[in-house]
Amino acid sequence: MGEVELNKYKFLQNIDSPTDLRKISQNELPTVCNEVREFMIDTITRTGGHFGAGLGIVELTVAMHYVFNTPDDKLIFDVGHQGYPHKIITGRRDKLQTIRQKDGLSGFLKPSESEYDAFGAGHASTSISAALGMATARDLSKKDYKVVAIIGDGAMTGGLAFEAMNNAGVQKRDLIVILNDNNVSIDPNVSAFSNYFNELFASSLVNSFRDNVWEMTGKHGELGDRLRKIAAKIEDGVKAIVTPGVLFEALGFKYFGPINGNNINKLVKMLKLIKDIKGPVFLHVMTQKGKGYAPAERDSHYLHAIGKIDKNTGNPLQLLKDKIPLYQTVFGESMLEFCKKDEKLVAVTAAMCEGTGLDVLQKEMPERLFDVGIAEGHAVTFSAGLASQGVKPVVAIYSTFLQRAYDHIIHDCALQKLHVVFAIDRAGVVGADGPTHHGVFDLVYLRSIPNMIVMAPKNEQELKDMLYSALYVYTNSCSAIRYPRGKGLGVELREARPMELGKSETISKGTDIAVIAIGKTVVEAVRAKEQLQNEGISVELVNGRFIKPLDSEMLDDLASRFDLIVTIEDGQAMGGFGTAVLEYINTSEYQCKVEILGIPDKFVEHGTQEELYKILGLDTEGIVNKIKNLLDREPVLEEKKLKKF
Ligand SMILES: Cc1ncc(C[n+]2csc(CCOP(=O)(O)OP(=O)(O)O)c2C)c(N)n1
Repeated sequence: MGEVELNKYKFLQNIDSPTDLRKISQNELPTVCNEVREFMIDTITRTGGHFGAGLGIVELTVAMHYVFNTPDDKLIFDVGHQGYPHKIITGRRDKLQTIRQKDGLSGFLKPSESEYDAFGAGHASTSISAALGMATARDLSKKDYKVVAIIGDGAMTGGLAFEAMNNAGVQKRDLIVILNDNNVSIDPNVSAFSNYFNELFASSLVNSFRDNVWEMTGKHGELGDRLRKIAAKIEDGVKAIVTPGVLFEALGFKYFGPINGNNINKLVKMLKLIKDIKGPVFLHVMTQKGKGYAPAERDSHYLHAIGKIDKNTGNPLQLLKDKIPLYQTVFGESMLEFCKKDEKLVAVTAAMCEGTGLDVLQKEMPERLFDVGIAEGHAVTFSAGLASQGVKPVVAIYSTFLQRAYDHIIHDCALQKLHVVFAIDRAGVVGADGPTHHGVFDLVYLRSIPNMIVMAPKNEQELKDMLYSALYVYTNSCSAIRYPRGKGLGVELREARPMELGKSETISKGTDIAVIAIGKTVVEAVRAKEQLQNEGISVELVNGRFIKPLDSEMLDDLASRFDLIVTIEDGQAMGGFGTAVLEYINTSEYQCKVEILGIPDKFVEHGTQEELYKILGLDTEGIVNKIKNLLDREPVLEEKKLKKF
């Protein structure tokens, strides 16, 4: 991409850290904000990345770094997708164009990237807990710095945020929570709290009265303190009726706002006012997602995260050339098709209606779709409740976010043998979102749960068949279907057919080596097999399909005919599909060795999916090389066997 011209930004070109920002006079801050916003638009329209949330929070970010003494004072951003303006003014301006690319800046906050990133994030609703932990550590070590959590109204729907608020209210430590309320999650925010916030906004007049009282009385020393106490008493008397924020006050916070979070002067004034207040403080700011960029203001949903777009129109630069559907689209359309024939079938999403492909169901049969907010644990237990009463829930959650709901899967679904189907999207390496978002742990965490079937489709037709089978054939247990981010293989879709439980598919017979691949890796294994065949190596290739139950008949057959079985999975190698195969083979007297290809015991960084699979050796070339190496080692294996038996 072309360079962003820096010298057109009068102030920003000289802001290499918040210290530089703090030297600028306050009346220049509106210009600074305009520059940060323009720079972000200039850069991200060319590179792609999270967009709307960052644009909405420019003023708040500038105001916080202006008023607080970062990095000594800690700013903890929830999720971190709104952290681009923060990156711009904390020394990463010139690297912004590398964001989400391999070896470039992370798309989220990462302490290893900058001392200004007080806490790592990517998943929602963690900021208040982390901030309270930091405030507690500060007090234990008798240090003196401010701790501020910045959380969106979407992230605020997560239970963890309320657990933290509840605890902060009793700990009474100095802690500031700023609610960045734009009334939007990725999809429109759906929660009782968002309705509540809307009502709060309506009563902002009462708030401005309160702010004025604080400000005026603050100027009068001791007398001011007394006036504040009197004002507080008057306020207590009437707040149950008129004061907004009564919920947060009940939780032990002093509530301020709502104020216009896109007005830099108001923000600076307010932050200065609340900065030194003792105990937990809750500041409610209203912002506009996508602020300052017309297409994003019009459609904050579409421009939540973008690829490269035309800066003038907001339209994508790379149009989809082919019509191969995304896995999520096939899932959503299959759900719609099945729902039309089955009045007991429903879908549940945790704030990812479009991301999971369920928007088609929402449009046509809204009564069958439950969006519960960013609340994965609740989504799962809610589904368990539905299933306990004979409704058939399919709970669709990205692999990485389902980690949140582990106990709910075990305790509320599997233990009670409830018929809950888990549609687990974005499994495997997801690409630019990086380590917080890779869906690489699911096979490991799911296969150890009793009463749980675990499947991975090799293509979009298998996804449909597995969904159908989970709903109508394997009705006495939970089922999990995990499928990757991105496009299917473009196979022609037909009616769903039942799939025999625990039955793999042999793709090709061979004599030199056996390979069992699952899910997305099957297509790479097919290519590798063809390449190896051209080099005279004969591979028996199996599409494993089931991680649990395993196809024991197939394994018995392979183990008795081959010295070596190679398993391939797009998940952590430790404890996943290959381990399951190894455990099985180990139970008998087979002389066969199992070689597991998967993700090693480390976190995978960000990059494109292709780059990452290549690095991990899970692309065609990596598989070919590995198999060739293994076959070269055969004599060693023979020697070992001779010694052993
Ligand atoms: C646990 C978890 N579930 C889902 C997501 C996906 N996600 C990323 S941002 C987002 C919306 C956040 O909304 P909000 O907090 O209001 O921030 P905004 O983008 O509106 O500023 C969601 C659902 C996530 N990051 N973490």
